[in-house]
Amino acid sequence: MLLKSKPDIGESEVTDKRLWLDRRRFLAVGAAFIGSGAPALAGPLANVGKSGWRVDDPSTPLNDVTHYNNFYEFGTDKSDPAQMAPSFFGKAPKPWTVTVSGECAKPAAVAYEDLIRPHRLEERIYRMRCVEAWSMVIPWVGVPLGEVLKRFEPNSKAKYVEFTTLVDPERFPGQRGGTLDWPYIEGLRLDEAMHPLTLLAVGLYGEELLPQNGAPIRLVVPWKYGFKSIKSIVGIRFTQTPARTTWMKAAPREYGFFANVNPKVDHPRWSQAKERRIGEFLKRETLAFNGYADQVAALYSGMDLAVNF
Ligand SMILES: Nc1nc2c(c(=O)[nH]1)N[C@H]1C(S)=C(S)[C@@H](COP(=O)(O)O)O[C@H]1N2
Ligand SMILES: [Mo]
Repeated sequence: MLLKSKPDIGESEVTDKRLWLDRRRFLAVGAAFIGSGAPALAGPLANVGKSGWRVDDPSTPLNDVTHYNNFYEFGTDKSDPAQMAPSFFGKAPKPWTVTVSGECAKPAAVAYEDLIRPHRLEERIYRMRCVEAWSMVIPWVGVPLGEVLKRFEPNSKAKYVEFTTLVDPERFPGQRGGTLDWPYIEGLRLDEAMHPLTLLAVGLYGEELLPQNGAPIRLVVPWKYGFKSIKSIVGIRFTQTPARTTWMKAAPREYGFFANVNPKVDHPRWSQAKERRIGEFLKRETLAFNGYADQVAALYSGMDLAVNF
């Protein structure tokens, strides 16, 4: 994600940086990891079940998943989150409370443990694609968002769900400046939020999430561009109208509410037809709904997806 008001780093620069990293890695024969060393994970998760949701493509190496991130609360470079998060956010950002409010019968502020514990953790290997035209395959651990939301009993006026990231400029150095309008906000239509593919993730590669990936709890919506997958969530609100999301506020012509992966509708600055899988050399064709069309295309039947982008 990049803002118009920021110095423009085109797709080519992102690509060049990757090639440069790959070359460095190639030169560093024998060294297990590049950058800030071996990824230190936050702690293993117990009782993680398997699930049928797993793509065949090989998973992106852990070091890339934890060192090539977009998390503007820590800065705008892909390397900022891994570099800044350990000192500012701490290794395990808990205790943590999520406040669920709005159009529901049982609003509540719930500790992270109480939000997650009633559910069975499962591993799901999902394709993830950023609007900047890079992609990864990530073995997430989490619980289906819909099952969590049901406990708060959304009422008949609940048509959308809004998600909010923590505001804490002491722990998020990026929030001391005005790169984005804080807090980071995202939204889904209620049926998208209840869809079985939509995951509330608490870990990856079998371990708790590191801060750079959105600890302790984040959204994962694999058929939408990466920016919908909001990190470090403290607020969930059932609403009658769609949220004005962070990226819509920042650049309304570039980022729509739906943000479904769509190779036929280009972003003004990045073609969406192809993507570079992190760690691979040749580009891949981008798939409609990021490969999840069989599961989710029906949610949008009758809608013009060039208008509702
Ligand atoms: N709070 C918050 N959530 C965020 C972002 C962010 O800047 N702040 N960046 C988004 C973008 S643009 C992407 S591509 C994904 C990246 O997730 P990852 O770093 O775990 O791969 O997080 C999304 N969630
Ligand atoms: Mo992104």
